[in-house]
Amino acid sequence: MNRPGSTIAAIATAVAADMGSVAIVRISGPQAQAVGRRVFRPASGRHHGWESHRVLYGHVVESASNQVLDEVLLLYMQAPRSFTGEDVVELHCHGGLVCVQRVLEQVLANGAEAAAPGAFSQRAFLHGRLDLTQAEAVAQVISARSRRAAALALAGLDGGVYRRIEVLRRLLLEQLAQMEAHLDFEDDLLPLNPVVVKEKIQTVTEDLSRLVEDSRQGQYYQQGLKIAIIGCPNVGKSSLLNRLSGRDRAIVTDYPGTTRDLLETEIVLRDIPITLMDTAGIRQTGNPVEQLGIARSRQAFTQVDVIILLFDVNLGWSEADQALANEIPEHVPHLRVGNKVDLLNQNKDQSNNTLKFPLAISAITGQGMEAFTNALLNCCGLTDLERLETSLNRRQTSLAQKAIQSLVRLDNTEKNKLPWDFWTIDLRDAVQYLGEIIGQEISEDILDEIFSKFCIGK
Ligand SMILES: Nc1nc2c(ncn2[C@@H]2O[C@H](COP(=O)(O)OP(=O)(O)OP(=O)(O)O)[C@@H](O)[C@H]2O)c(=O)[nH]1
Ligand SMILES: [Mg+2]
Repeated sequence: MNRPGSTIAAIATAVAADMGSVAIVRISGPQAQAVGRRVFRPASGRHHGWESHRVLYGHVVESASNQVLDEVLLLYMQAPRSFTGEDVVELHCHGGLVCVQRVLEQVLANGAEAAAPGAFSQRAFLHGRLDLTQAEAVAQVISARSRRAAALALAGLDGGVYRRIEVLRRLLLEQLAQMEAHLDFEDDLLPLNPVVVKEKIQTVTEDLSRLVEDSRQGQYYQQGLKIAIIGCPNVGKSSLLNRLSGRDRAIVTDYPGTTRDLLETEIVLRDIPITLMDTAGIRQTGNPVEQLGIARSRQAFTQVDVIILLFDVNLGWSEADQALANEIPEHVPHLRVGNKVDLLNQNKDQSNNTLKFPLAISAITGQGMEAFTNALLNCCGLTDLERLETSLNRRQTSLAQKAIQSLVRLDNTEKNKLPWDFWTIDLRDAVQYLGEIIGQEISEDILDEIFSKFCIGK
């Protein structure tokens, strides 16, 4: 991480060749304006008009050669009215790869140091512009892969996570304060009733548990799900992947053994980002290429959150299908789905056991896809999604879980009628964990660790 008080710079926008008409170099720190003045030559010829929140037009020029590196707009934001709470200068350059890189190099050669990942957000936090949950939400807003993920992250940015946690932390602090008062001045105060105290703490535990459960679902919006389509050859796995992705992504033929490799595609299903994998149909074969593909299909078993086990309803649930089902590790949920139901109507012979399988679809006509999607999300425990308002990220969830564990330990403390000193130990731990979520009781090392997971320029 950069030293506090240094002036830092980085490209704040995505960098890609041939993409984006504008790219932004952001400079933050006490020297931001000085650095800006060194690299920027205003079109008006004079360096007047450096007022806060005003846009200047001009060029970034290499001082030694006098060469123009880019035509830019410059935006100066004086502390504390900026994202970081420091003096900030933004240079709005042309997009793509080259100009913005050269502008950054020029800025770094003139008194700014390269910003470490997350450095801007960390400064925003340290200057009290954002609490920790809001700073983390910035990263989540940016990385959101669906509208719903963005909406949940924006709720966090708005302080939604902070407020939920802070209320609970305060409730616990009140109880803690009471206990400590009793430890110090027992004789002067009315006695505390452990049952009443326990009840108050219980409501906090329940609220936290709900939040953790919601977050488990919310994280699917953020991180997405990984799903593999597995099945015997020719049942329509590649066709299903093509239908779900809305493109002709995988090769489909009526030759069994068409797919030879794992093939991944990104889709969004009911606002949940999903990495969908097509796999080689699993069977006994002498073909060495197909064998390699099949080995990869089997590897997919353990890499995914859910497996769609596809079979052909016209052939019914065969022994081969059952053998495959037996291979799926127990902890990986799987959904059995019958495909090619459109052919079933034409086949007069329905003596097989297809009707036992309520989930029948057609990858070709799209029949049954709605029920299939519902079942798939149910299979991942994704229910009642509309209700979600707040979602903790992984770091926050694990701290909330630790707080719950501390509070649950108080059950024993109460049952065994232990004195108040014992209560305060676990209660203080719980308060500490909740404080860490919102960044109130957190060491510098942990902060560095959290922010270093951000990208450069955030
Ligand atoms: N009528 C009908 N045909 C289907 C359906 N799904 C797939 N097919 C056909 O079944 C054949 C095999 O489809 P694929 O998608 O290649 O099957 P696969 O499971 O990927 O096969 P492998 O890659 O060989 O394991 C193709 O001729 C598809 O057009 C369906 O729902 N209805
Ligand atoms: Mg295939």
